Amino acid sequence: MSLFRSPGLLLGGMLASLLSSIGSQALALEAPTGPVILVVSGNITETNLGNEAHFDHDMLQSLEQRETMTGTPWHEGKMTFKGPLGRSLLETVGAQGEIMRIDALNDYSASVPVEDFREHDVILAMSADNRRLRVRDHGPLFVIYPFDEEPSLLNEDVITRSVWQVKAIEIK
Ligand SMILES: Nc1nc2c(c(=O)[nH]1)N[C@H]1C(S)=C(S)[C@@H](COP(=O)(O)O)O[C@H]1N2
Ligand SMILES: [Mo]
Repeated sequence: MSLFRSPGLLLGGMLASLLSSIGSQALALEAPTGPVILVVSGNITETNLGNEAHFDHDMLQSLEQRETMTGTPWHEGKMTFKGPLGRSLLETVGAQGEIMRIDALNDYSASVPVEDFREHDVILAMSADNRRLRVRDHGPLFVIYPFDEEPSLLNEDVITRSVWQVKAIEIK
């Protein structure tokens, strides 16, 4: 007997796909409860306010975290930076595009290939040496590439992508 002719299996399959679509609805991005630190917009599938994904501190902390101990052009000696992986953020919002524009509080913005976050453990650092980054020390979010693990990243292009005081990311 062909499997495709079994009405029981067909119904089972439909039920399974219905349940999984309800399941993914339930996993849609929660709403922020604290001050919004980061707004992600553009070519994304997961949103929580209009077409945008708004993140507060706790939501960012609940993404997959990474630490890297590295020197940077902005810090004396090595520091341990910690925060969500850029890759985890992209997955959470369902980013579809190839390029993102990362905007800072000081109106600086940089164009960054989405690939960078997929290929390297780029961190949206929220702390350095366990201290929360304040706006005055380049916070609340600082795009940190793992320069010490991958010294070839220390080049002019990547340095211009190392946006500090990040407030928004638009996926293009
Ligand atoms: N928020 C923010 N990030 C930024 C910049 C900026 O002006 N604002 N300049 C970028 C560029 S073009 C470079 S070369 C370096 C400059 O760092 P510096 O100003 O500390 O030398 O930071 C990058 N990240
Ligand atoms: Mo620059």
